Parts: sequence; C-alpha cells; structure tokens
Amino acid sequence: LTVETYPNLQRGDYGTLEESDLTRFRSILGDSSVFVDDIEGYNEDQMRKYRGQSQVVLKPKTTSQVSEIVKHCNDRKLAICPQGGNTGLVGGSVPVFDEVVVSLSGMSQIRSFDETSGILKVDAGCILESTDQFLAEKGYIFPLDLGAKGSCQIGGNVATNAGGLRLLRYGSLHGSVLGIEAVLPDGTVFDSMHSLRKDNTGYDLKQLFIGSEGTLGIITGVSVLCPARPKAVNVAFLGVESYEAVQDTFSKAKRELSEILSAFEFMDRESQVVNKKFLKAPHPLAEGSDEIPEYPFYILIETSGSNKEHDDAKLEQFLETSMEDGTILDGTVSQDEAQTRTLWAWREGISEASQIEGGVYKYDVSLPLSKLYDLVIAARERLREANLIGETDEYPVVDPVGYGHVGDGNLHLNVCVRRYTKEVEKVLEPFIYEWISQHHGSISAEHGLGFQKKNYVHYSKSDVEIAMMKDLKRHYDPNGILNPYKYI
Ligand code: FAD
Ligand code: 2HG
Ligand code: ZN
Repeated sequence: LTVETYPNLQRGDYGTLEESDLTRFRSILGDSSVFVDDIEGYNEDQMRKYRGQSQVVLKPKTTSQVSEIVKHCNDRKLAICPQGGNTGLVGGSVPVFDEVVVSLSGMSQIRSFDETSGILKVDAGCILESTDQFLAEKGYIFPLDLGAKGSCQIGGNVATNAGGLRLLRYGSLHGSVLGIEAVLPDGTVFDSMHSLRKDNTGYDLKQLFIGSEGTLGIITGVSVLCPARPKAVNVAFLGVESYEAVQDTFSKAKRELSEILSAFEFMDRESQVVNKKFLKAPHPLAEGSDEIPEYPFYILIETSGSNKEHDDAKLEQFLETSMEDGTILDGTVSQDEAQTRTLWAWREGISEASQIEGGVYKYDVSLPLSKLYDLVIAARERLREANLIGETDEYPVVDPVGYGHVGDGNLHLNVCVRRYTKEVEKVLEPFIYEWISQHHGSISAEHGLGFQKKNYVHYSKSDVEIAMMKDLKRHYDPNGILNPYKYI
C-alpha cells in the first residue's frame, strides 16, 4: 500500500484484506454485491478533495447481512467506512486508507407508513428525494430538505444530523427521528425502531447515533415523524443594502410571518457571482440585464401554510411595509412551482458552484447572528494579507463567499480556490476555528467533523466532553474499526 494522499498520517494497526475475506463477503452477500473493480467513485468525495484506497465495496441488502459483514470485519480487525450517498462535505464518507466500504445503497425499501400519525419507517439507504416523493403522494413531507436530496440517503442524513433548508420550521433530526436500527461494531443489531413520540424509559440511546458519522454503528433503519405537507408555498427573493438589513428583515419576518415562515436564507453578492457562472441564467433581480444587481446581500424567504389566500396576503403586507421602510430594496415573488424552483436554485446552487474554478475550502459554522458575517470579512482580510487572493491564475484563491441559514445562526463560508494547496489551508486553519471559538460559536453547525475537523474538535467541546466521546467510542468499538481517522 503506497499512501500518497496523506503522507503525514499513519495507517492504523488493522488487518489487510485477503482473498479469504472476499470469499467470506461473497458467501454472505452473493457475488453481485461485492465490488472490487471500478470503485474509484466510492474512494473519492464529491469535492474531489479527499481520496481513499479501498479495494472493496460491499452492498448488503438486509440488516442481518450488515451484521454478518461487520462481525467478520471485527473478528479480522478490518476497518470499515460506512457510506450513504457520498454527498458529505467533510471527508467522512470516503476511506482514508484501505477501509472496506459498506455502502447502504442496496437497502432502499420503505418499510411502513402510518397515514394517521405520519410515522415513516425506512431502510437507511432510501434516497431523501424519492422518500419525499413517496410522502408527497400521501400528503406528507420529510422534515428535512437539502440541496443534495437527489443523492443523499436517510441513513447518511441521520448519521450527519443534517440540518438543511427548513430546520427553522421542522427542527433538528434529534427531534423528528423516533427510532433507529443500527449494527454495532461487533455485529450486534441495536433494534430501537420505535414509533412513539413519548418514551421516558431510560437513556435515549438512539440519539447517540444521530450525528455519530458512522463511528458508533451502521444505521440500517430509521423511524421518523413526518409533518403534513403544506398546501401553499411562496418564495420571495430579496435584495438588501447591508448585513444589518438581513438581520432586521429576519426579526420582522419572525414577528409578522410567524407561523408560516418556513425558511430564511441569506447570500452575499459574491455567492451570486459564483452561482451565475454555474447556473448560466439571468439573476432573479436582474430585470432584463445580464448583470447581477449591486445589492451586497440577498435573502430568500419561504412561507408554507394551508391557506394560499391567507399566506399571499401576509407575505404581500410584509414585503410592502419592508419596502416602504427601506429594509428591503428590491424583490420578486414566485408565481408558480417552476419559478419557486428557480429562486431556490440561486440559493441551493451555491454549494456546487463554489468549486467551479477548481476546488473549495468549506467552513460550516454556528455563530451569534450579529457576528455571522464578520467571519467572511475576517477570512477575506487574512487571505489578502497573505497575498493569496487575486483575479489571475497565479493566486490560488478566487474569493470567499458567505451565505447560509440565518434562521439557524448557521453561516456557510466557502473559500473558492483554483487549486487545493497546503498554503491556503494553513492560512485558514486553525485561524477560522480560533475565530469561531473566540466568538462562542461551533466549528460545525451541520456538516459534521469527518476527516476535515477531527483535530479541531477542542475548539467547540470541552476536555470533559471529548473524554466522554472517546470513552463511548472505546467502549462500543474497542478495535476502532468503524470509520477510523475521523471524528475524534
Ligand atoms: P455520506 O456522505 O455517504 O456520509 C456522510 C457521513 O455519514 C460519513 O461519515 C459516513 O460514514 C456516514 N454514514 C453514511 N451513511 C451511514 C449509515 N447508514 N450509517 C452510519 N453512518 C453512515 N448538509 C446539511 O446538513 N445541510 C445542508 O443543507 C446540506 N446541503 C448539501 C448540499 C449539497 C449540494 C451537498 C453536496 C451536500 C450538502 N450537505 C448538507 C451535506 C450532505 O449532503 C449531508 O451531510 C447528507 O446528510 C449526507 O448524506 P449521505 O447519504 O450522502 O452520506
Ligand atoms: C447548504 O446549506 C449546504 O447549501 C451546503 O449545507 C453548504 O456546500 C456548502 O458549503
Ligand atoms: Zn447548509
């Protein structure tokens, strides 16, 4: 094994894949679910930033198959990288060295749905978007939505405790997930697929798996409480003159749109510039021109309710008064579903657009709202001081862009680069993590720790918390086979 990708990292004391392991895997799964050829896609993340060297990908179809595979790996001390849709943004979903990739994509059955309570039970490999389409036919909605919905899996969403675009309305998965089935590192099946909203009989163990990023167990099933699907959805896309105006608009939206407010997202102008290159379409506020208007900040507000007339009137009133008092300078409201999708694309597309020039360093942070945008300014200044930003090819950095879920105090700072270089990384890290810590934020609001932030968790967690995390990991995974080199 030659490890060029991570020259400073030592491979753990794990077993090495042998022909007899493949024979065992084939006997458990059948030949057609064991892959050794054309597996590059499972070794590389979607940012093309993290790359592993796994030699085998396994695609179990049942929980008992997952259990048998994991038990074999534990007995042989073979490390495992659990993988969902491989849309993760912190390098957690791909192997670091030669870990066995266990992909959940073969487990994609809806197990049951109760049309009265809205409780859904699914295999972990169900794709978020298709699950939501299933729910739409029943008048329900999945309580999570995000740009990667076409590829990410429910198991991956739960493993990362994904936040997404409507956390403001539906809350975190820590609240809506009612039960989990997972295979522990020794192969034991943890069966807690409950459908109870209330259950105060001891520790709420399923919570341990939500956000555990494949380090404590492989999630095979999820039970989740789904809300009724809103009948009326409106989207407004607005231009404002400052970050203060973003905050003012948010305060006002909470007060005046209150129960129908379902998303409040902000974007700086730089993010729109980058997204225009990606979408290759006229900007929603461009009014016939091919330019992006000069507003420094943009806001996307979504309302969802059950009565279109009522919601329209409320939104109209809100926008009218905000234009009158000058908080909002410009705006447009979607007239149909197609336009709703277009407006959302100017927000959702930024994630992928950010790497259009070559690559991106992503920082997904929680901060007090008043400080949220200051981090983008600080990062830009620091890169300028280091002479790393510029318009021509000799500079590695194109520009940082800032956007995110204002409603959740969650900034996405994406430093768009022409190439990945250690120089840029060193200028940004740990600078950004120190800055966040000084301002009492979190170094990961929603994407997780993965490989990217495993050495920086102390900026957000105390020594006691880290010690407890390590204790848990050691207790349940004494051989450290599940997703090593990541998290802690
Ligand atoms: P993967 O990427 O395959 O895995 C992610 C982590 O979970 C890895 O550590 C992996 O080992 C582990 N894992 C996966 N499946 C399992 C399982 N069954 N059991 C145990 N561990 C498992 N994230 C947000 O929070 N909010 C967003 O708004 C958001 N938007 C995104 C938009 C785009 C365009 C992209 C590319 C990503 C976005 N993400 C977002 C990040 C990512 O999509 C989410 O974190 C998603 O939940 C990951 O799901 P996945 O199935 O792709 O998991
Ligand atoms: C989003 O909110 C996602 O769009 C992705 O969390 C953010 O790509 C990113 O940095
Ligand atoms: Zn996000």
